[in-house]
Amino acid sequence: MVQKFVRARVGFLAAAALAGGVSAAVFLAAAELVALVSAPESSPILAVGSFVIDVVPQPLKELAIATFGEYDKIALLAGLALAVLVASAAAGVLQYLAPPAGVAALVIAGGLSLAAAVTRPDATALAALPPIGGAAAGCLVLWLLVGRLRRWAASSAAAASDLAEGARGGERSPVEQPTVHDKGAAAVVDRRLFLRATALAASSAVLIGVGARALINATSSSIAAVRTALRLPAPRATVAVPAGAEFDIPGLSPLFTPNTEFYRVDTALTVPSVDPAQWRLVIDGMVRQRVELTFQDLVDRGLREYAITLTCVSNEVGGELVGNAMWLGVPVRDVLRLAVPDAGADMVLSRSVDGFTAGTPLEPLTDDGLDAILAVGMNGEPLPLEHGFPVRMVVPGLYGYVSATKWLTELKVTTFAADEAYWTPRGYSARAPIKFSSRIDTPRSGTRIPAGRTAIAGVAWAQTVGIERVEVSIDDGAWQSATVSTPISDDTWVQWHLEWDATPGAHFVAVRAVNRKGERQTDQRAPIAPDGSTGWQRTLIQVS
Ligand SMILES: Nc1nc2c(c(=O)[nH]1)N[C@H]1C(S)=C(S)[C@@H](COP(=O)(O)O)O[C@H]1N2
Ligand SMILES: [Mo]
Repeated sequence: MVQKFVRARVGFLAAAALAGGVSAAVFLAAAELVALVSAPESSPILAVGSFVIDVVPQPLKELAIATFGEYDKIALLAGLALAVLVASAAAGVLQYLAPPAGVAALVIAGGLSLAAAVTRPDATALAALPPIGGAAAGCLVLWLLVGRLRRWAASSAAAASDLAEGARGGERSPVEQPTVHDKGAAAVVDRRLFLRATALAASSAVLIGVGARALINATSSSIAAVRTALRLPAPRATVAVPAGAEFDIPGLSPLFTPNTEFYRVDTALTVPSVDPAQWRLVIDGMVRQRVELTFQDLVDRGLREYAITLTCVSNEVGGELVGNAMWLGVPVRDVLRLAVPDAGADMVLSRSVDGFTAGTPLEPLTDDGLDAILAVGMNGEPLPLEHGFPVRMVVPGLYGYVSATKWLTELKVTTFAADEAYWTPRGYSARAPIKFSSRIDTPRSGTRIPAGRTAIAGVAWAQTVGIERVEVSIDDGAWQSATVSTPISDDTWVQWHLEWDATPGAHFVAVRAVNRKGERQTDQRAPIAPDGSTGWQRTLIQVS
């Protein structure tokens, strides 16, 4: 009997947890539906996810990237979903045991997601609506479902106690029989009503949630279609790629990194959708005149080609967060000139539609000798959506986080004293020139190769300065000069190679570069924070 009671009780608690989970699903689905018609970027789970990205301490972020790699954002969303599931099951149980505590918990969750949504840097006035609508629907459903569940629990307890009384035997009047039967039937009906309501809520949540999300995503696929249809005018000036700029060596990075293989680093949980027809660039702050440009205005200024190698501050020695592209764009100095920056300014805070900011010294942006650009094209196409469509910044010689703002929307002329960019309070330097470096592409570290003549090859970069020489040491022997490709310009990486007669056994291959100022790449190891890694790459190759 006691066992049966416990089992029933556990069953009801499980049902309460289910009701809680279903209410959370209704919360999220209703929020998606409201987001669809009001503020697509403000769906609570994305807002909370973005909030988490912004507040997670840097070491944890690096651990996540190290663990999940390119899937770090998916892992974050999956983790959030799991947390929502556990918390909402608990809210269901709470509502069952001590109403309205569960509903109160859901209200608090709604409040938290509301706070996350309205404090997003790209939040509009409508950003409050999805979490409010979602929380209202979720609370209502939790209240209704658990109400039904409690009724079912009550009627089944009544039926059980009558049955128990009946089972105890003794004088049982025949008129009591139908009562027990009625109570049993009532319990069955209440059970059915609860299960039906739960199933209805769950299936509506899935249908509405998935449907609304699909429609929201359709906006980004429509931007993808706009991008595909976009025809950029031919460049007024092209980059001549000199003979000898590229070696044909298997395993060596191509001179230009294909867009599909180009590394991607950003804080965006979903790729921002920016319609070039709606896009505006505002140049304001410490300027004589605020300027606003349309995409057409920008393109009409005339596009030129620029070959520039982009590097991420998070690139470890020997890492993959560096790529070279042929950009199509206009010089930043030309558009800054339209606004006439004040003499006291020393920084441009570039802002993305998603709120990300980069702080770039004003000097390189106005320097006639440096190709800091607003890019609209990448390797013969409009910028890919994930690389900043329709307009991004690219500045030779500066790490991406202080210069390469994607989905660009504003250039605020300001000072380093007055303004801070996204990564500055997060453990990275406000100013961050790229530290020149070199990388071994082939043979890949840890691989086994056959003995005999082998090409050791890789890339080296020293943006704005140029690579003078690349040296290779095998098994800590003398440094040998590698053959270096003809550079396109000082702003692009070069390829290098060295022929090696590989003998059986384990070998170490190390590489270092010398820049055009005659400086040798330091062997001092530095981590990526606060302003970029240093050290020599040294790989282990097994030869058999
Ligand atoms: N809007 C936005 N732009 C951004 C970032 C970002 O997080 N958001 N990250 C920057 C960093 S850290 C780098 S290294 C480059 C990477 O550009 P890519 O993704 O096109 O390679 O973009 C920069 N621009
Ligand atoms: Mo970066």
